[in-house]
Amino acid sequence: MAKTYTAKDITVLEGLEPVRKRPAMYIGSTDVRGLHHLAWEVLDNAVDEALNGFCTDIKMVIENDGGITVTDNGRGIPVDIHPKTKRPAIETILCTLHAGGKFDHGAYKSSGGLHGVGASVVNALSEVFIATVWRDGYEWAQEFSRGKPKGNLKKGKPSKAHGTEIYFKPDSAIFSKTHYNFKTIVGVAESKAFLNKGLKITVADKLGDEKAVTFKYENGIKDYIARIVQGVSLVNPEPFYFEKEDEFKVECAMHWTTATDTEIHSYANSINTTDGGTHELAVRSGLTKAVRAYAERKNLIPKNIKAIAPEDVYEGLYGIVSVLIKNPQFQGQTKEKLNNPEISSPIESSVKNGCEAYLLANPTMADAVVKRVLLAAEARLASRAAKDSVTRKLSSLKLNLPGKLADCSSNKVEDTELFIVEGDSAGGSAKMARDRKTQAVLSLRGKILNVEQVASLERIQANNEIKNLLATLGCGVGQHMDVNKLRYGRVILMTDADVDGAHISVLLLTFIYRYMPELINKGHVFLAMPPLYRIEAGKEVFYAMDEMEKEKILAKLNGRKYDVGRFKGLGEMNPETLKETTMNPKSRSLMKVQVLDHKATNDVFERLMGKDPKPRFLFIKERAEFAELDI
Ligand code: 0RA
Repeated sequence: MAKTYTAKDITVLEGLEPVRKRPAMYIGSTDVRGLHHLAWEVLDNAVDEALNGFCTDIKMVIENDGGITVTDNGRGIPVDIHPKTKRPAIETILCTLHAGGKFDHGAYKSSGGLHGVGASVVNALSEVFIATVWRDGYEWAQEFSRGKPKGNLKKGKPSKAHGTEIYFKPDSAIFSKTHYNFKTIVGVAESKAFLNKGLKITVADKLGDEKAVTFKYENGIKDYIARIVQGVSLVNPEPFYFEKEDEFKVECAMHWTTATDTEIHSYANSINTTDGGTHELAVRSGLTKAVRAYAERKNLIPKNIKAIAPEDVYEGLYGIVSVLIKNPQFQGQTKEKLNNPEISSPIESSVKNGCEAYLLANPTMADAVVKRVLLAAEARLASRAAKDSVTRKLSSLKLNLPGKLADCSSNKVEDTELFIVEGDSAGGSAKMARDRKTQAVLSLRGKILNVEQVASLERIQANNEIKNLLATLGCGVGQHMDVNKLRYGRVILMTDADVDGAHISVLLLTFIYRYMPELINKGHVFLAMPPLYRIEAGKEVFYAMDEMEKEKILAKLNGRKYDVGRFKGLGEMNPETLKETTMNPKSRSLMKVQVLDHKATNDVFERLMGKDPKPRFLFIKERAEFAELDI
């Protein structure tokens, strides 16, 4: 480290009141997820010390009182006096928003997004917060409550040690739940240990009766990938491992497997970038170029396969990508995507060179990898050909308008709407509620085929509900679709406001997304928003789409008498109500179906609706971690 901290580096100073007023702005939420966020924040501070080479040992304890202690053997939070504020640096760091980073130039930081808001945010949201520091020859301690010092920094006994210990007890006035989950903490701690080779992390639970666990991985992400591919059959038994450090550090470890999905875990400064980003894309593209170059050089590509596509290289690819950069830029809704364009081409070219060298040095594994990739290419070509022949047939069929369609009378496509409903009873209500001139109703029977799971396109072709849908839409399907032939301006999926209804909508959307994506891209597809609750208060009637809206309405009724009814389904709603709440353009609202991120959307359909239960399980597990705690 060329530059070290000096107290005059503090610049922007802002008090902590905004954090207590709007905690969710800083930690995402005040539920159990936000509660855990405090622990990640303090852990990340300690991991940052390790990232920069000052810390080798971290201990995390759930205390008897439910608080958390994180101890590290890093440099210790600075304790000297700032010339302007005349206060110890530690007090400024812990009582000021965004002051921490200003102290430590040119260091790797796990800051960005919801992370890196700083220990001061944890302090603001804690009933009790005690910092103990070993530094400059002494032990030091200061206590805080709800972001304010309870006394001055105390100089304790002389000590040669260095490090920091933070104890905090989350404020029960802020958090709806204050119970930490040991397993969740263990999982995160282990991933930090994997990502920082040699770093020892111990997690203990004094509140529960779980045994303490210690993690230390001498081979870092090589150990991590070995864990991830446990039980999966490998194409290259030794992973492709690559590491390079100059302006920034990049490290990856990859296996090709016989699985058909892709599982790449990416990290920036030890933060899991679940939406990928520059680092992951660059590694993927470096690998693609290396495999292509190797296969071409060795003349391994058969004539029928014109070129190896990136997705051929990704099939069955399992790996870890980890970068360390000074100025990580996190993007996206949950800030879990890395956007640092400057690292893209150096990573791509060095991974390409590294992987090509690996392939050349390991001909047996290299040939197995190329075989695996060519198999994927062949499957891709075969499935494209099959899809093409079926969609050609389907599109050329003269389909009669189905009996289940109650068509509208207007021919002006842009004025018309098609409501797709499930079942005869919903269909009956919708027919009575519609405007016959501009609104058509098609009732489908039962659930439509899950096209994500159906291998044979013949079966899709033979499915009556899909045939009825295609006849009604009139625009063909697949590569042979012509969106100009669509018979309605809007296609509105109108299903019950419950789990079954949602399932049917997702099945329909899967079909449309895979076989008629232009309908979505050109903005023709909508979801109707039928109410789930009816609330009657005196002469007034309110409708609520979901639990949350219902609660909002009830809160506004403020002591008035009310009656809440729950609709069992669209079929049960009387036509006037259905018209007013869901169908009449003047009073309803619709949700437009849009694809903002094609890769992410594709992944979701594949993982949620696909045949392979493993990715579906992982998808649910990733998201259920905190939901489960709410039970
Ligand atoms: C500001 C500056 C320096 C270190 C730290 C903060 C620091 C914070 C935490 C939080 C938990 N453990 C920590 N360890 C260190 C750099 C000090 C220097 O240059 O010596």
